[in-house]
Amino acid sequence: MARKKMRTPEEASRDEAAVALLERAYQLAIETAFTRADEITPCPIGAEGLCCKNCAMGPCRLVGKTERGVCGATRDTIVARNFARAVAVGAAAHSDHGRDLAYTLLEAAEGDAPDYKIRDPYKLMEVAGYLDVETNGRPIEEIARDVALAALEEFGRIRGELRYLKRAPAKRQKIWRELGIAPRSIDREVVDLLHRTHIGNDQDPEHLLDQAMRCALADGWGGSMLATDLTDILFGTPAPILSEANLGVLREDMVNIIVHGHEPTLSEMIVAAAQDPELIEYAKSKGANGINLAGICCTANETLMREGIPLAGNFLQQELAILTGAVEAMVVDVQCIMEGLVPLAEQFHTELITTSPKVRIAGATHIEFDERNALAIAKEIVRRAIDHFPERGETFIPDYRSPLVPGFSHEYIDYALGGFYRGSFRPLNDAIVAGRIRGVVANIGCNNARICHDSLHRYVVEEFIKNDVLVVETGCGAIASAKQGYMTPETALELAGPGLREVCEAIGIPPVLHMGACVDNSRILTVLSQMATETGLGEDIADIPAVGMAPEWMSEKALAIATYCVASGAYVIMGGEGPVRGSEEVTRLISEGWEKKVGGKLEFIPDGEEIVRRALEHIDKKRAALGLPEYDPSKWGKSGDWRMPELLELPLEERIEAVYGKAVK
Ligand code: SF4
Ligand code: MSK
Repeated sequence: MARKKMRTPEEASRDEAAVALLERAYQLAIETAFTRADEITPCPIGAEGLCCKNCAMGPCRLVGKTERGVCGATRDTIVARNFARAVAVGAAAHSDHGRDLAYTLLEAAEGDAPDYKIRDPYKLMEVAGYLDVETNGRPIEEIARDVALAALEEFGRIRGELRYLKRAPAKRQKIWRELGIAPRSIDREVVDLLHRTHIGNDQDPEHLLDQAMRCALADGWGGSMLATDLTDILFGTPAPILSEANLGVLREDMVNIIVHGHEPTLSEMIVAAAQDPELIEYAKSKGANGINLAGICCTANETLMREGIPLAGNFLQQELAILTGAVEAMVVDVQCIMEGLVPLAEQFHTELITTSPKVRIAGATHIEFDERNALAIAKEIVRRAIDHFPERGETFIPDYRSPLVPGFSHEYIDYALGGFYRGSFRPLNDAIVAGRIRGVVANIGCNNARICHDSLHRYVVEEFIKNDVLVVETGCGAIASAKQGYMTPETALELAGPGLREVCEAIGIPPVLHMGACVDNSRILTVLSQMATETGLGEDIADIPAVGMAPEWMSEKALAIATYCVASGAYVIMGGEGPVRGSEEVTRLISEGWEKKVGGKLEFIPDGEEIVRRALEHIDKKRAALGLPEYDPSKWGKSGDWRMPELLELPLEERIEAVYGKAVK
């Protein structure tokens, strides 16, 4: 059989560190997700959403002249059901993460998890307000306990709807209620959606997709938003901090520990353990100069945003980190952890350690995490990592790393724009209204081994900032920009369009803002809601000149995020051909159909240039609908710092006229 065509490292990744390590992998004849993607041809039937295996009469593959499954299910139903199932799984994953944080807060409040503290009491008070918890004159632990219990109630509330829905603009809430898609409780919407996809249940694609929106909303405005808030309460609300990104953050002379996954509960303890003088001494006794922590995926984003722990890389770099030969331990929690790490780690001295009661991987060491004994477990893990340092063989750490300033929580953006007493999104709205900022793009989501690693993230971000579009990012998309240097004002502003540059210089922010992990897309919902409730940009998220996208997505969570953003009123573009292309009707329902219902639409577009073109077209269409001036970059770049040298050349009178116009003369 002819061997499949394998991509060269340069064809497989746009990241220099990744390319260098892929070359090493080829030299050592070690397989990675990149080579496995080349070897495995994706099933074309499944890729189109046309394979149903929901009962033992199947799997039914609806190809060629086959129009119905054994039970009579149509292509449209099967495609919609498959999509809905993916949304349910994605929503379950994010939301269950939120539930675990609520239990950690409960244990901390009741004194059962002594290593955790309330690091942000202000946020606790704010969240107490949303969850109708009484705060007046009560001790903080009591409030925290009631907040945790109220958060847990949201998962299984018996009547009514999620309390957090009131955080959305009033017009949006009305749309949800009128359509009957306001989520009732988080678990209920996930279970309801899964129930409907069982054989012999909901067989109306539009009806199924409505419940997919309701379920996704329970994630976005429920599980994910709670996860973000409770994490901020326990570990602090992020604010700008300086750090570095890419595999070059690994240290030749230190014990390197990578934290990977999504939950910050253990990784925050590992951060503390790695600073323990006794353990640092122990590392020195083994010949290392200290202990170096770095992160992969969204655990990385969590510890980066709050502690400044450097990013080793995004999803497709998890195996490459081990390939450096310099990682003593990779400590994983939940989600996005490749099983391929086990055979890879076996070829090096790296110990792969699973820690979540929900995640075991055959061949990995399991040290179960328990919040009640958190720091002691973290210390045990760090000690094991140190023990591996003398076993290191040859190492290869590519010397690539970029500085970045992450930490743009919506609270910090509010503060940066208006100050402590007058925090407000008004200046951002004004900049959009004037046309200095053309619009906003949220670039989020994963890497996908079938797409050249980071290529689309890099392309779209660069194009948007050139076009005066402010970019906010989370997840692995944010890590791609961080590695590229787009997240420091110094490097990125060189690329930015004149209006965006003026605004960023005035506020002192980069044009690409790191807002956290993939669960923190809820922060983006909050930003959009605040923009919609400030004056100038309509009265709903659907009115704002904004687009969401995940050009290299791969996870079911990404589909849940996309769906809740659409149901909240946003236009969302996902990369690739999409999992619903087997049904024209479903493709129409989630785009035009959803646009009519909720104002947002979901499209799958594989080509980067087309993604940018459609996003800008949408932004300009929304600007026009709001009656805002047409985007014109030639109006900007003539004020502020840029203008000083030119102005100083002019005689005083002309200088005054140039700055204030003729009227003041
Ligand atoms: Fe086939 Fe229907 Fe069973 Fe799906 S539910 S596998 S379409 S018989
Ligand atoms: S880790 S879900 S690959 S963003 Fe959040 Fe990255 Fe996507 Fe996992």
